[in-house]
Formats: sequence, structure tokens, C-alpha cells
Amino acid sequence: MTKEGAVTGLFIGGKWIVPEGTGHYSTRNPSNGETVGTFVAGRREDVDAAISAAVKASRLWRETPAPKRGEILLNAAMNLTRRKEEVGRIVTREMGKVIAEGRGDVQESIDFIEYMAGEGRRLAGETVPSELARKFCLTVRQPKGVVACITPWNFPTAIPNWKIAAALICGNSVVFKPASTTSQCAVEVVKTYEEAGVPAGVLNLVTGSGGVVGNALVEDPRIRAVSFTGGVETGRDVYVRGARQLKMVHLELGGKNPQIVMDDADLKLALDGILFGAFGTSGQRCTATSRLLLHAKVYDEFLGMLEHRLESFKVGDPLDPSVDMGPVASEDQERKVLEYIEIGKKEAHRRVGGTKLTGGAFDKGYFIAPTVFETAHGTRISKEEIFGPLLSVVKVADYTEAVRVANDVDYGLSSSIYTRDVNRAFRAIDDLEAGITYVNAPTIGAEVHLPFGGVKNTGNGGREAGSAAIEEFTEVKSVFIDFSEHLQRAQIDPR
Ligand code: UN1
Repeated sequence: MTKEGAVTGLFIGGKWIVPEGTGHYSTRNPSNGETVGTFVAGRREDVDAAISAAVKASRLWRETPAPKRGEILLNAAMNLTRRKEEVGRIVTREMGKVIAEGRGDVQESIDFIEYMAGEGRRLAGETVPSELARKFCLTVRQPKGVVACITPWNFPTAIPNWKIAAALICGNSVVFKPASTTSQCAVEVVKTYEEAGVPAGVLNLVTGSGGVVGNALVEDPRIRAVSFTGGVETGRDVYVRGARQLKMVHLELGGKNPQIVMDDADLKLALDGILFGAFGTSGQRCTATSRLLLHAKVYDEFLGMLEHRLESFKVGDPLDPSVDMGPVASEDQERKVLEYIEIGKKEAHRRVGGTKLTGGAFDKGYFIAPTVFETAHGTRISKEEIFGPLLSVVKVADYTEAVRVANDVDYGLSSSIYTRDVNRAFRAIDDLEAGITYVNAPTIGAEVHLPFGGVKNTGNGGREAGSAAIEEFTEVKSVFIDFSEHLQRAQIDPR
């Protein structure tokens, strides 16, 4: 099915198919331009076929006992564990993150699928007393039906698995639309479930553009919920389209995540944190540290340390294990980041980097030097999401200013504070407007068994992963069982 040069089909109703008359597109390794795979540009009619297959498979899957669904998920986790190295390398080749992170992407998938497999034996509801005698009250969780999972390229296996494994354990059928940039990774995800024994039609893949495939999914009334991770503008559009049909739309969008470094922080630890948080995944995580809010008393010392460490920071082929940072994921991404670098040069002081890397192997890929700007709070680079290896450093006088600046952005996904003062750490947990706060750790690296998401423009109030994943993909039914053998009228009969 994925022979060299061959077109990888859509996965509909348990079959890989290349429909007559479809166009094709290829994905490329952002390090060197090599083709990774060629895929079908899905059309509206392909989406229609995928949804029909999902609807058809829906009853069988929802009637499969949840622990049995869990067993199938556990098979998927074991498949992926066996293929971790192979799939990790595909992630690195297609998306450009360094190989340790390519493996990490797959490990995050495995962790989450395992966690969800266990949920098959929980999926708990509530049992509560009734206000009436001989009456029993409980809630049960039911699948929503057919759901759409629309995912980005930056975690090309982990984010799809966050959505798919959760949707499946809850008994939903899925139509999956991945970012085109990382279609091969999406195919590997789907193969994992196919081989694990997910029945035909329960998981379908339609590759293609957001404008065609994404919109067709969001607009189809048979899709009862949409789980979307991506940019704010697309997310807003998805939300509005879904709203017309009053369908549940779950959004995970951007971030402008701060790392606060207080004057009492362990500076070496904070330095390791900022390097990983800002330049891990070439800064292309929703959780990436894009702002360093640095206490005035340690400002010069810490920036000196950062500059020094970046002198030996290695950018290059992400498959080389000694490399610290690979390319950005695509030409589009490179253009956006370089535009922000130009903006930064006008409104801020460039301290490190600020260039596209050229010469030798760099010429074939989208390599940008790790970049540090010193800036006042309020500039565009200090407030807008960039999604690249660009760190904005803002000097703050004290904790109060640090929190004010941290919160004065449109996003609220992740946040971090480095301090040795336990009271201040707890105050920060109270004060930072974000879905995630780290103490003495970078803004990236959330674990899958805790809810993930944020406030303000980061989303629309929901969370995914952890226990929240079950909320995302189920309807709650309240059940009242009256075994008194006479009519009892709640709120009316005397108690
Ligand atoms: C994302 O970038 O949208 O917390 C997901 C982290 C990863 C997930 C990031 N576990 O950095």
C-alpha cells in the first residue's frame, strides 16, 4: 500500500482506496526536500463516503463492551511500542523534530492509548441519592456517535492519538483528517489501529486540504462532535461552522507561554528549562516557551548564560542524535518565522541568532538559528504566537509585574515559574491565567493522564487528554429508576 512512489489511499470502511479522479500531493522532509509519501487529495464525496462508513459501523462499535474496546486499544499500544523506532524516524523525517523527540511523539501516543485502554474498565458515571424513597439515580456515559478528529502537524502521532484513542474507547466512530504536511505519520497512526483489530468503518482517514475535507466534515450533520487542534483563525472558523448545527466543537489553539525566572531561582536549572522550552521542536509546540520574563536582578547574568549556551547549540539533521534542533516543518512555517524575525529586528534588540541558516546541507532545508530578542512587553513579538525558534525576553521588576505581563496576552495555555520560594510558587499557581502551570520546569512536556488545554483564545473552555478526554467524547445520560411501585412526583409530593 505504501510502496515507493505509490499513492497511499484513503482509509474508508476498512479499505485503503485511491478513488478515481482524485488529485495527489506529496509530503517532503523539511531537512532535505526528499519526498516522504504521496497521498490522495480527498474531495467532498470522499468525506461523504467516509462518514457513511462510520455511521454504518457505529452500532456494532457502540455495542462492543467498553473493556473489549480497551483490549483492542491495548493491542494498538503494543503495536506501536514494537514499531516505536520506525515510526519515530518517520515523524522526524516528515516533520523535522529531532529523533529523541520523534520517539517521544510516539511514546506519548503509546502512553495515551494505554491510559485509554484502561478507561474501558472505568468510564464511570455517578450514583447519587434520590430525594424520593425507593428511587435510584445514576448517570451513564454514551458515545456521541460519529466524530471528526482534525489534527496539526507538530505532534503528528501524539495529537491524533489523543483524539482517536479517546473517541474510540468511548464507543464513537471516527473520521480523521490530519494536517497534510504530516500525512505519512497519520497513515502510521491508522495502520496501528487497523492491525490492532478496530472493525472496518470505525476509524476512517481522509487526507486532503482543510478547505475541502475539513469543511465537509464540520458541515456534515452526521458528525456529532469535532475535535480540532490548530491555529486560532482556523479554529474560529471551525467553531462558527459547527455552531450553525449546534454541534460540539472542541478547540485546542495557540499559546504565548511565559517562563518566569525569579531572582531566587536556580539559574542553571532555569537555563536548561528555557533551552528545552523555547527551542525544543524548533519552538513549534502550542506549549513552547516563547517569552522569558526575567527578574531585573538576574537579567544580565542569566542572559549571558543563555547566550553562552547557545554558542554550542547544534542545529542540523534531526536524525543525528547529537543535534539539538532540526529545521522548522515547512516552507510556509519558515516564511512566517522569518517574517517575525524581521518584525523583531524593528521593534526589539536582537541578542542571538535571527537568521536563516545557509551553506552546505542547510541549503536543502528550512533551518533557522535559535533566536533571542530583548524586548519591552507590548511589542508584536512579545504578544503574538510565532511557532518557531524565537524567544522574546522581557525584563520584569518583581513578581507582581511578572504575573501582570504573563497574563497580558490573548492566550493562556502553559506557564512556568522558577523560584525557590514555596509560597511564591503556590501564588503563581493561583495567579497565572493558563490551563497548565509548571513550577521549576519548562512550559512543555505535559503528561497524558492530566487534562490538557487552556483559557482565553487557547480554546473554548474544554480540555482534552486525562479524564477530560472522556467528557469530550461522551454524552451523559441521567437515569432515574423508581422501584416504589407508585407514582412519586419530584418537587411536588411532601417529603
Ligand atoms: C501541542 O503542542 O499542541 O506538553 C501539544 C507538551 C506535549 C504536547 C504538546 N506533551 O509539550
